[in-house]
Amino acid sequence: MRYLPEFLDRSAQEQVLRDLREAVAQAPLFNPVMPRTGKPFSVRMTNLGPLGWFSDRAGYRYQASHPATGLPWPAIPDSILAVWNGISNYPHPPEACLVNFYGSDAKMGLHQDRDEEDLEAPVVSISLGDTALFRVGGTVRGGKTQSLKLASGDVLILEGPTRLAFHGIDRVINGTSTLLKDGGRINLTLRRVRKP
Ligand code: MD3
Ligand code: FE
Repeated sequence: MRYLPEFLDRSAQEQVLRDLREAVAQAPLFNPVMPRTGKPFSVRMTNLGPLGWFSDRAGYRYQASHPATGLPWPAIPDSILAVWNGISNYPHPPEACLVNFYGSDAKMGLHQDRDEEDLEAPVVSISLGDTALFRVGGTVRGGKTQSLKLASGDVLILEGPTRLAFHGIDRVINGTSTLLKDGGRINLTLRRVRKP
């Protein structure tokens, strides 16, 4: 795992936020639910790019359109593509940019990202807004884990063996950033889904 603290400076973060506001006007945040149980996630989501990650009672999957509007996901803006191009060492563009919004009580349990066909490509994560307590372990559930604080502008690159590491967000620490007027945290996760 590569950790690039403050990879985006404040003005780059503000540019990404302006682009996200435009995209979210077209593809509103929605509340996914867990497969089978229908229990809602505490994180709200939307997507940018040709494919978007989505969960409902039928399961987890990638699809080309927004579940509520039926419209294609908005394009990934250049301000976000620039991060992938700048650090990924991967010769193809990302297909999915998952936008996770965390209010003050949101969290994400430990999980692996394995819904993608292309597990060779890296995953790039960009944090904006309030700092989160991130936890990462090994590739088997129940192993030892390490914690890391992810602050606004920080970027993580998951590649090689860490691509399948268990990870999650234990909590968001309120009042740690002034980027979002009403607080909270946004995480952008850039992924390749299909093999090139
Ligand atoms: C480590 N999101 O959407 S991003 C997810 O902050 C997700 O919203 C978290 O996990 C968030 O799936 C964590 C950092 C991250 C993303 C992908 C990873 C860490 C990862 C894939 C493998 C290992
Ligand atoms: Fe994940």
